Amino acid sequence: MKLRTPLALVALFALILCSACGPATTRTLANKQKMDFGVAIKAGDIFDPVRSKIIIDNFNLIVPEDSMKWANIRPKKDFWNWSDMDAMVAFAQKNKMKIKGHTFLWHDQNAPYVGSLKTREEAIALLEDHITTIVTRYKGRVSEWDVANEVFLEDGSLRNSIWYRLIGDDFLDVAFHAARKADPKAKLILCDYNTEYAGSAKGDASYEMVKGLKERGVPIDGVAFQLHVMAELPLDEEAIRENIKRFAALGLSVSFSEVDVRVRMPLDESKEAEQNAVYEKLAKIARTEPTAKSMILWGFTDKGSWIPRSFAGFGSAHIFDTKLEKKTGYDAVMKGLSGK
Ligand code: 9MR
Repeated sequence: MKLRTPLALVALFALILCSACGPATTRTLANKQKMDFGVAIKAGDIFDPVRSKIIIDNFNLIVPEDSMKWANIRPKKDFWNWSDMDAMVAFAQKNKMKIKGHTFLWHDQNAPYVGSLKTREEAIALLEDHITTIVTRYKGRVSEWDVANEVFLEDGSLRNSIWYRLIGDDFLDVAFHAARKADPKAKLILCDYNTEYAGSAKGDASYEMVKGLKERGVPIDGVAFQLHVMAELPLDEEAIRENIKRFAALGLSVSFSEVDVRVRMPLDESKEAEQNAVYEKLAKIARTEPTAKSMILWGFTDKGSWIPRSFAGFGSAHIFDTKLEKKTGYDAVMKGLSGK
């Protein structure tokens, strides 16, 4: 009798603990590793019970895939469409997730009146107003912002966007200073694709730009490598790590911010294995580089994915299939996040 009581107590205790823990997911693994594991979502996802459960169970950060883009959040100069972003911020808070804002200074998805700007003064005034209004509204609730997005061309030169064309060389300074002023605690990020490798024209241009920004006291905290990649191109892990380290030496963190791994269709077992290797490696690098610790997927499901629309002949890029079921890529990410 004496022995049975403590055993029963242990069993009861285990039962209580287990009801709280449940099976491991990408979210629980990321929490354990103290890293951000996020996903870009559409506003509608949070109102869909199946999709929202997947998001809550598996991610600890969300990014609005499109809702915060200029044309969507401010289609007219004096008309703000806050409803989607407000709903997403509330969803993130309710479910104890971080939320990242995306994006202010961009060449794409701008409202028509942005294209009609004529002078440097007008452009600075509108950009500052835009950033200040949004960052102030979500101060303390949105933890990080892609302040500027895709400012480079592949040859490393600056893209001739309306912002660069009108404002000139200090266009990023203007944007980052405005964001810092509106929320001194939020993390401010410069985001781009094909910048993950040192030695590429675009990768080096991004590094030199950030170095210059730091030298002149512009408040930038991190860079984001988007990493929309192809399964058939193996990743050069060492080169990515080296690039992360050179940004770390400038005092900046790196996030893998728009990860998807597209496959040349039709899918077969060996292509799936290639894809899984890429997912696992990215999660492993993000976990093990102390200044990375952040991986965000650009969507979680093949259903409605942007990939087939933008890359003819490619698909199956995400870790849940068109039926919203986990694919083997999910397990690959789990391996990368846990090291097991
Ligand atoms: O996935 C996004 C897609 O739904 C939009 O139609 C498109 C244009 O706004 O933008 C896509 O997201 C892009 C992101 O904002 C910036 N990096 C590239 C992404 C894929 O095009």
